[in-house]
Amino acid sequence: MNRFFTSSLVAAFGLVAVGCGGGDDAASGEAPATEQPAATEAPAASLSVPDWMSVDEAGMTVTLEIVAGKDDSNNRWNFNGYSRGNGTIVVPAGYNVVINFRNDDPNIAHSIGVDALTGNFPATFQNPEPVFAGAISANATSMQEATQPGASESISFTADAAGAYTLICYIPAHAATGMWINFTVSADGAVGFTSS
Ligand SMILES: [Cu+2]
Repeated sequence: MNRFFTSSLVAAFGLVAVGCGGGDDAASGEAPATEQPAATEAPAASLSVPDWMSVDEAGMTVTLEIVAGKDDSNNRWNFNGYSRGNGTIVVPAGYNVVINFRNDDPNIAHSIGVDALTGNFPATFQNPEPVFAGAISANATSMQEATQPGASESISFTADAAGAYTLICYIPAHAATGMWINFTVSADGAVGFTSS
């Protein structure tokens, strides 16, 4: 049986090779059993690099321009117009990440940090620990001392562990009411952004 099967495969491959320039033939309907299954479509397939993201492969650095209150969606409690997880930033593991953060919300302070929580955010955070050292803006929980309307702040960190995280605002009630997007650190080098 194996012998027959193997020779059938050889014949099929042979016909495919010979028949490249031709039209339909009997072999075209018989895919060899050894053909690799198509890879499950990875999220990377739909990633693109928006104008607020730059990727320096040689320098292993991703720079993100993130604006809080970019538009009036989610009562301005958004990052670049995204909220409630409807956007996903993907950076490769081992890369340095620079976030140039600006608060365009005219009304209220916001903050930014990479959190391990991916849902069920508490209303308030006590001394939040970012996933990566340095991955949180100053005084992130304080309405009075976090990034004020019109103010900017930069943070940088090394995304040194692959996984699914979130980019959230730590001001009381903000993450719990949707001021968060997904932040994925890829093990396979995938980089970019996708929205849903
Ligand atoms: Cu906020």
